[in-house]
Parts: sequence; C-alpha cells; structure tokens
Amino acid sequence: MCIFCKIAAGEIPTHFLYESEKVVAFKDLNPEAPSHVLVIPREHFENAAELAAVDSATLSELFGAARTIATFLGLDGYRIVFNTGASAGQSVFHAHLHLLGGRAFAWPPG
Ligand code: DGP
Repeated sequence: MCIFCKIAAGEIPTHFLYESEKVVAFKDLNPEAPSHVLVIPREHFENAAELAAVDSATLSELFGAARTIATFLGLDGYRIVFNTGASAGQSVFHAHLHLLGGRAFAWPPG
C-alpha cells in the first residue's frame, strides 16, 4: 500500500482538513508556502491523468474540496498544481492536488 493510501485509510494518524467519501485533504509534510494542502482521492490512482481517465467526478471533487479549503483558510489567491510524471516533479505516485497559498507566486513556474 502506498503512503497516501495509508494516510487515506487512517493507518498513519493525520489531521484531515477536509474529508468526504471519496477524498481527503491534509497538510503537506514539506510546505512550499504558508498554506500547502494536499487533496487526494481515497482510491489509488497513479496520477491526475489516470484519475481523469477513470473517474472524472472524483477529479472534479478534488477541485471543489480545494475551493472549500481555500475559503476556510481565508486565501484570497492560491495556486493549484498537479505534478504528473517524474519529469514534472511528481514524487508520490498517488494522484494529489497541491493547494498553495499565503504568498505571491512567480510565473512561469520553475
Ligand atoms: P509531488 O512531488 O507532486 O509528488 O508531491 C508530493 C508531496 O507529498 C510533497 O510535497 C511532499 C508530500 N509528502 C510526501 N510524503 C508525505 C507524508 O507522508 N505526509 C505528508 N503530509 N506529505 C507527504
């Protein structure tokens, strides 16, 4: 079982900022911004592309959860990132949405 499957299953004690039947959200271990939250499907998909192909409703729910969390955290602007594939910086191969906020962000991203 992958690390995010264990977190979603409650095998690793983790505070969920948001949870539903299909998704959970928790703080990133290595935050890149004052607010850095990961929103993941409970079910294992390798990345966002696989999730989009198989279960677009849950992909949509990740965005809805991010919006709810951003409002809860009082973020007036935020960035959503899906690193998809190792060359794009993906290091955990369980689909996850990064919600980043609380500072200004440069464009283009590095
Ligand atoms: P990515 O590089 O896009 O695959 O992002 C993976 C993120 O997951 C990275 O920012 C660090 C975070 N992370 C890795 N392991 C854990 C963990 O065990 N707990 C939490 N909360 N975050 C983790």
